[in-house]
Amino acid sequence: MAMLSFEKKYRVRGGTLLGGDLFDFWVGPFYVGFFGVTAAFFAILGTLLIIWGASMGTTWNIWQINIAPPDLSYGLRMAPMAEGGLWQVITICATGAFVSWALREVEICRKLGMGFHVPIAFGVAIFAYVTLVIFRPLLLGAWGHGFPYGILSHLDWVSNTGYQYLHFHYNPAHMLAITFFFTNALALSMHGGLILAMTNPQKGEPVKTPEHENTFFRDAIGYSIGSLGIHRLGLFLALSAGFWSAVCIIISGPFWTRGWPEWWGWWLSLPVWR
Ligand code: UQ2
Repeated sequence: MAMLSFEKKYRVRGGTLLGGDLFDFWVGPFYVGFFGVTAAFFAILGTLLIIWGASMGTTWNIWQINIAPPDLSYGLRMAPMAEGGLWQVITICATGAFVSWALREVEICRKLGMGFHVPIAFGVAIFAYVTLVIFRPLLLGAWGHGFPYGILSHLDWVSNTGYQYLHFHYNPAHMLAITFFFTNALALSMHGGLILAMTNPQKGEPVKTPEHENTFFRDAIGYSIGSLGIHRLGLFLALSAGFWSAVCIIISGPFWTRGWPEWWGWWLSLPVWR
């Protein structure tokens, strides 16, 4: 793999969290590190276990392959491999691979003297996953509350879990999460559109700068958040979407067991109506 002329100067020693110099090297373009080794280990083992699980199932149809968590009767114990134990080990592998990847990102940030925004952002995505398959099952007392690993089966799980609370759109944290997802789409479409507009000027015009970006939005809506600000806003909106998604599911069951429409009873019983 050819190295770009500037790459060598960034291949600096150090910044590792674990392993010292032992794994401080590259394979082709990829930094390895201790967590590169653990990420590869968990990812390969987890993938093989998924293939093994599929081979014990009833179909090789990619949409229908399903690896289910244990029956609720197993509670928080380990289950036999063919009865959900595989799901449990795959969950350990997935979490191990995700956390390893995040820590590998941290080591790269330290090497380059950068901020830790990327691994922190990835950490919120990991948090959302771990909430579904570890935190919520722990709070509910059974691994069987985790979602099954399968393309259609996990969609069924989401649908069934939603209907268990009658109407998930009445979940206030779900409302917040959706609002952040939509606002995130709005902000990214504005930002993507603006950047491409500046770099694709009309015929004969030079490529535009942030002065034009600011001026466009001041002309249009009387306000520009700025070329650094839009990225702060984008990160905030994206992380908030992931965070409130985790909150909306962790409160469903452990902290509210009835239908979500009923939760709004507090509004109807405000003393101002009397
Ligand atoms: C902006 C700016 C950018 C941008 C965008 C805006 C020069 C390149 C998209 C406009 C964004 C605003 C006004 C905030 C909108 C608020 C929400 C909650 C969607 O001003 O600075 O930099 O890309």
